Amino acid sequence: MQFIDKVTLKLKAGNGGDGLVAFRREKYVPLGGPSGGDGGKGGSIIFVGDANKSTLLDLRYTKEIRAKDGGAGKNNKMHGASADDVYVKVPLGTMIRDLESGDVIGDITKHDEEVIICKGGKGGLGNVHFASSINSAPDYAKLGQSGEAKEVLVELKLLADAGLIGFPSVGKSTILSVVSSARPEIADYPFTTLRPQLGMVRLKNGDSFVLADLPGLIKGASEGKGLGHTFLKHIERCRVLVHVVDMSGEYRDPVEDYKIINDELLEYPGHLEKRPQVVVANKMDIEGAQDNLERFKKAYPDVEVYPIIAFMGDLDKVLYRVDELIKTTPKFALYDEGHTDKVIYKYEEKPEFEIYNEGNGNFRISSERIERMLGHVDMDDEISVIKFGRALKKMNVDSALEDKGCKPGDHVYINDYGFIFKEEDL
Ligand SMILES: Nc1nc2c(ncn2[C@@H]2O[C@H](COP(=O)(O)OP(=O)(O)OP(=O)(O)O)[C@@H](O)[C@H]2O)c(=O)[nH]1
Ligand SMILES: [Mg+2]
Repeated sequence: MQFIDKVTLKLKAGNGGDGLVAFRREKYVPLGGPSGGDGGKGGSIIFVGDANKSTLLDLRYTKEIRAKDGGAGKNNKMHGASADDVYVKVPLGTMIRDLESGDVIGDITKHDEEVIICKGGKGGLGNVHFASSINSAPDYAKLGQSGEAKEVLVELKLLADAGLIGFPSVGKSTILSVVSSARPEIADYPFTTLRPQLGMVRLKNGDSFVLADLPGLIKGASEGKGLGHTFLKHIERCRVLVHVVDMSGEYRDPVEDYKIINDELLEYPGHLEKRPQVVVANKMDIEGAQDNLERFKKAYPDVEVYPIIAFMGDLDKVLYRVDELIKTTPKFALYDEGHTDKVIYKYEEKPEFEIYNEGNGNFRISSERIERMLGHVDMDDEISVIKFGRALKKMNVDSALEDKGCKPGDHVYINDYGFIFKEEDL
């Protein structure tokens, strides 16, 4: 099974239903009062935290998620049906980014936490709302608002309180296997651990915390070397780092190793070097380890070091220390400086239309709303076309066209339709 920690999805919330133009039919009354109801609301796409999920596997083959459109308004002032919202269940630690802007639009950390990622359009008002003393029979209603559409990057960041870091083969997985019931693969070749593993550490005093075993880091990890980089971001969630150093000196020099890993943390954005760190000096059973440890302590007199033999167990001392650090370290902000842990979802309306000057007196209007309005226009009916023109003017399309240099006689295109821009008032 491959570890899925990243997927991209296309999302489209439902459009609001259009308001209806209708008139009451009464016996002997040719045209009653307006009676067209409002359109129903389009379905939103809502991401929800689910503590029972641990991967994004369910979304692996999903390319697109759509919510249904709201129903059109009905006669007798009846509302169109509101479409159901679509809920997407994701594991805790899921972060959702807008692909276009890169902004984090959702960060789900709690069970049942809901974030509206794509908002459904509001229904349009039916003509019942537009009756007035000067117009008792309004023959217009509002179109439903378009549902939001966006492409998102969904990423899973593991939620671990503490993370085991270090070079490959230093014994990180061995440590996780003896302190928790997790069963990571252990082998004497580098990069045995290809994906992060989590284990629950239960202390004798009743405390517990989640410890992550992460793939080995190497020099250059922060620039993408080895596997570590992909998972360095998971470290961001860990409040405490347990830095495992192989004291045997069999393959490498522990004094140098320690420095290289810390330099990599420094290079990686997110200030991982600020996480409290304890050093576990592993493989103390091997000859020469004691000498290396002395050398290490001399080189880094201020560093907290816990000598262990991983597979002999007895890691209580360091585990209690980690637990204490977890409890006393505040949560770190998860991304770029200045961001807080909490992401407030903002629904910003997109500009209603965009105008492109295509040269030679040709202009193009691009707008989901206007394109939809166009779908309701009967091109063979002059009145219908004039109304459409009026609606555009109301939306300030005319003045925007002028701003872009559009002159009377120029051609304005919307989808496949061409119009001639006229100056006179409609
Ligand atoms: N002699 C000795 N060997 C150990 C000790 N701890 C782990 N090892 C051995 O070191 C090798 C690597 O251990 P792992 O736990 O797989 O190392 P890792 O840090 O998870 O390595 P990667 O997943 O590749 O990054 C294995 O052969 C372990 O049996 C120890 O305290 N003493
Ligand atoms: Mg491992």
